[in-house]
Amino acid sequence: MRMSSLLDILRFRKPVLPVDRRSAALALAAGHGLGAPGSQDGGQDVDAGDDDLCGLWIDDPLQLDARRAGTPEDLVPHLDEFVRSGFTIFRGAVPPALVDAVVAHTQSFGERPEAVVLKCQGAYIDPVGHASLRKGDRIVDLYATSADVRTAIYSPQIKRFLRLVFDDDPIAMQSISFEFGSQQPMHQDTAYVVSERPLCLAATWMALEDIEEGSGELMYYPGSHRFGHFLFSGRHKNWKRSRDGDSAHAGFLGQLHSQASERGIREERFLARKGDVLVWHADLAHGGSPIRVEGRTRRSLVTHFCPRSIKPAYRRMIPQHYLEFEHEPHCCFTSRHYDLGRMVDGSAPIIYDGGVSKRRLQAQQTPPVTEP
Ligand SMILES: O=C(O)CCC(=O)C(=O)O
Repeated sequence: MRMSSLLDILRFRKPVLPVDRRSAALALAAGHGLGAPGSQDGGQDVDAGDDDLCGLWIDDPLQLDARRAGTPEDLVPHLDEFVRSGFTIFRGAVPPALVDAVVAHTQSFGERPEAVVLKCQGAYIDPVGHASLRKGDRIVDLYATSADVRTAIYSPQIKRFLRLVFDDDPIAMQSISFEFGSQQPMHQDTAYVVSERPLCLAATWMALEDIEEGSGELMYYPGSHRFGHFLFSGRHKNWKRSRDGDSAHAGFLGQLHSQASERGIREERFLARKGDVLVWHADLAHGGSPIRVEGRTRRSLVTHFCPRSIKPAYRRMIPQHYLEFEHEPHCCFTSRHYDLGRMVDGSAPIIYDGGVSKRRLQAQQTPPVTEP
């Protein structure tokens, strides 16, 4: 792609902000906070600096030209696609044997369910007694429980690309793995996955099997990472139910479709082959398409990353436990769910699962009520 066309793409976003983006930046400069993901996790507000909507260098037309010129040749098409469309695809990024090891680890969750953090429709649920993963289930932060998973999420091309766009080492800050399609509505991650600078974020979507039509394929609006900002309560990139309410959330989801239709953008789907990885920009609108073939699996692993010099917002909620663990040089991970300071055999104990394991233990310790 010609450099001038790439710059044209960037120009309508920053630094020439559409009205809502400009007022957002001014609101932030005036010292308003950005919230942490409290909707389901009881988060707290996070103070923002005045440049929180500035994002990565790839979003800055003033830097793009010079930086692109120094990009390794094999990564240039990926960089261009990422800047233009808000995502890029690395075919066969993870070797089949490693994907198999990740799947085997996921499937073995029934053997040690108490070691797993499981969510379904935004709520933590008890994995004990759960024979297998159902539709809507997602295992959280699988990388804290397996070295194979860590190696897979940091496969060489992905690691290089993340280091390029972050201009920094990445930290894996959260992951979710699926047996079935998520059917999650079209959304932008900045509403839910909060780094200290909301736009300093990227995610990878790894196919753990060949993905078939009708299985609830990943869907997205190409170019939606340049949509005007939707700001919750007029100033926050992230949604917090107690602060912003459900109708603001519905409004957020709805305006993604109207912005797409105003720009003539049509939804696309990722019919991935096993081992393919799609990397998306913090603000790419994406979700899980409806499952049309009942029972068809759609095994996948999503990992969210932020640059190492920018931290996940949840760090402030777990100051005594927060740890960045180096899997291999330049490949870190952290978690709000696992105590990484107590890793044994490559796996860490759970520190936060929404109170699920505590309630289970209490129930086990409560003596049975005996009849008089
Ligand atoms: O894999 C999917 O269906 C969507 C996942 C997703 O939207 C996310 O992790 O943010």
